[in-house]
Amino acid sequence: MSTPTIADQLIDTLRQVGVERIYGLVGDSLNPLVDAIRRTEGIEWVHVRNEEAAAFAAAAEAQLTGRLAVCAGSCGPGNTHLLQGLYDAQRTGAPVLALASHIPSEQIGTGFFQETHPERLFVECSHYCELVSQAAQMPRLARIAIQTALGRGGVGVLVLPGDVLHRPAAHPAEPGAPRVSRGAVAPGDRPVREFAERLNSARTVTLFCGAGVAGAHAEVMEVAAKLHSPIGHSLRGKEWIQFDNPYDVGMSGLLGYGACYEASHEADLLVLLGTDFPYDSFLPKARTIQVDHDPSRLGRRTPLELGIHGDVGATLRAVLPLVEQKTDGSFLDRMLRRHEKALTQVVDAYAGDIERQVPIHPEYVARTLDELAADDAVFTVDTGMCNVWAARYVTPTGRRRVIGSFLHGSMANALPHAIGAAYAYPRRQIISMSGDGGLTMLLGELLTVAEHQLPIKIVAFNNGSLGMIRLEMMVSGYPSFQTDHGVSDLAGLARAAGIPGAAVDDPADLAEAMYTAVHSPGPYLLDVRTDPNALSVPPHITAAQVRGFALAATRTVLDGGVGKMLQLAQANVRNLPRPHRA
Ligand SMILES: Cc1ncc(C[n+]2csc(CCOP(=O)(O)OP(=O)(O)O)c2C)c(N)n1
Repeated sequence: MSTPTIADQLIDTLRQVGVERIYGLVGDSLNPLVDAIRRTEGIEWVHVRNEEAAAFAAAAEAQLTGRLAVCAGSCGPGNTHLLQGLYDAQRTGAPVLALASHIPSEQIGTGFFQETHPERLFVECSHYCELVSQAAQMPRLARIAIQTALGRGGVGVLVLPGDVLHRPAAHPAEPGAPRVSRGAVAPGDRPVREFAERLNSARTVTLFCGAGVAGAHAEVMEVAAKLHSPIGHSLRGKEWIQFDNPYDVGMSGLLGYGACYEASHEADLLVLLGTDFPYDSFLPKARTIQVDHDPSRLGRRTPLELGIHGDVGATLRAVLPLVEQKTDGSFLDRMLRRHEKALTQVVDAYAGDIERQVPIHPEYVARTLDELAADDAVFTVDTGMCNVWAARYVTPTGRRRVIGSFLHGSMANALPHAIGAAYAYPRRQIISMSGDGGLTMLLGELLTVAEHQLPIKIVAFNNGSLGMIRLEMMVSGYPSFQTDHGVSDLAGLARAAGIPGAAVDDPADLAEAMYTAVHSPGPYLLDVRTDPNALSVPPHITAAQVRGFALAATRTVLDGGVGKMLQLAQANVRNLPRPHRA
């Protein structure tokens, strides 16, 4: 057999880690790599229309499965297109390897055609980014990039000049997969004791949960039961903690709702569990304890009286035996009542005849989708108002997943995220909640969905505007300008791309159309013509609130409906007074 090339060796290394596909778009300098894939069993090339989508798809696959996902872009512009999705992956801690091919090595530094400097370009959106300039560096650098992406959680980049990819391997392939099985971070004994003392001496404690509570639902509930603690969450924490939760007081942040804000501010002690919640203006800056598996996050949003380096599950398991049962549950009861009241008020004020409203109310669309979607559906959510609809209407079940560009906040993420999700979970229902701005920003990916026949259900909230920005302008006191691009025929565009689709503008037709969409065997696009004025500034808003992106104004403006959360809140209040645990 002829000597394998560096490209062959790289693909072989990826196979050893279990990589089954590379998302990308072929191009000159990538050719040796693409050819190696063509000749290798068990790994496929997933052709997308824009490298940005390749990076988003890999980010979604990695984020959902926790396994390494790979994307690739050719030199220069193929690389720069990757950036957006790589920022998303890096911020989310999704283990992604980017194969950034490069101009011929002898031309580097000459201002050659398509020349960029990828090692500089990707610095900020990766943990590791190295140029492979000679064959003898491989397969070692490939292993380090993979190990870093998996071990640190985020992006590794290999910069690969086409000529180097084509060279014969200098070292034999290394047997045995590079592997990281991440251990749990156990907290130290002393911080655990101090944590217990503070929990025991505080009169009232609120728990605020982020994505770091994944896998620790039972432990959080046990602590809440002992302390009679309200439990609030961030947007990323919602899917892991809001289900089966008799202590739920809703969400904090710009899209927040319910009594989370009050519970955080009125408690004696706030405990941040696995959250790097960025909006420090929503935190009380009072007595706060934070638990996180990444010590660099401790105290970076708010001063702490105790920071604990540890996984949430491991830390709570360690502290639980030392936590005394509190007897006074009045703070929790008050917060649960406040939560229920807050939700009831907004629903009463808002959702009156939502089922008959024309243009269709986006909240009605989200509610209908929530009712008809599978219990284990994966929702990908566009940046923009879809974030609000998903936060309020997609009911977590413990098995559903909801991902978006929640940390990087890039538009156009939902469809390419859905592509990665469809590969990660071919048997689950994948739903892309897309804004019309977001969808059309990477419109070519409809062709990717059609080409690979990915059974993604795209629900387009087609309000003919950049709704979130329209709202921002309104809240800031600017007249809306350049936000309304008009309603396009998204269903027609989908059909032209080879995806069945239908448009709905009568609310009476919505439920049936949604049923058809979510139950269709293949890809489908439901183009719902929604109301761009769905949210309006209430009349009592003050000038001070309107100035800037004021907290109170935003909260009031965003106080729309809240879907099934009201039922949950009502059920929790019905159970009051709760029996105190012995
Ligand atoms: C790439 C990128 N460009 C611009 C923005 C700023 N931005 C955030 S949301 C938004 C509007 C999104 O519009 P659309 O997808 O139609 O959703 P809607 O808010 O109308 O539901 C814009 C322009 C961004 N976050 N990302």
